[in-house]
Amino acid sequence: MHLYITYKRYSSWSLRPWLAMKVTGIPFDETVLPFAHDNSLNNFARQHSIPATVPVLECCERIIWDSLAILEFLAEQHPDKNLWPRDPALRALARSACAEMHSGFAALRSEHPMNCHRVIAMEPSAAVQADLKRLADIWQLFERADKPDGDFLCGEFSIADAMFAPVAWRAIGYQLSISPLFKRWSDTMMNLDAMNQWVADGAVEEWRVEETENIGV
Ligand SMILES: N[C@@H](CCC(=O)N[C@@H](CS)C(=O)NCC(=O)O)C(=O)O
Repeated sequence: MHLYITYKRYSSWSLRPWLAMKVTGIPFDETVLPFAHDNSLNNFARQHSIPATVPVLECCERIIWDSLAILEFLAEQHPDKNLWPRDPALRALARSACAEMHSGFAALRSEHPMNCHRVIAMEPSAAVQADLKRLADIWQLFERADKPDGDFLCGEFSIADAMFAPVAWRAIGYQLSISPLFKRWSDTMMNLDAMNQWVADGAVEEWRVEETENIGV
């Protein structure tokens, strides 16, 4: 199994499947394609007739592109890892929240791109405040759900935590305040060895994307 990703400093979509595989102990090799600095991603995409975006998973002579498709594939391939909660009602909630994350939160994503190595205070725009309010509402939905013990969104670690992991970095990096429930979850996420490994790996990357580094300056 081989996961193609991009900059660990900035790539929120790459973090999602990478984190799910690390936390649940699914072995894989990885390659970073620094698309803003060379043609490696374009060449890779042309070779496989897929969009020039990562993450992409190569497994069993198959190419799976798009973060959510990869996470679904992993859940199917590794049913023992419980990447989705076993309870159907909790699984439906988790799937809905992940789909909303995948297609929504445009203001939060564009105005506060992930940068795991920079902290800067920024006043959220009205559109971002609406996204933050929506996150707080989602956290309330998970809090009220019937679920196993544990501080992850579904009690135990699941794809929902992987999908929202970059939001934890955004809240920290831009000092955005969300809700006590979100803070408790974010602290849990930051304690994961895999999150620490992601940051440490990003720290030794030499590439910089100036546009992202200069946000808020
Ligand atoms: N919806 C896609 C989004 C993937 C995406 O936009 N990835 C970014 C990196 S975080 C990318 O590959 N960008 C390449 C580019 O903009 O040229 C997914 O879920 O995988």
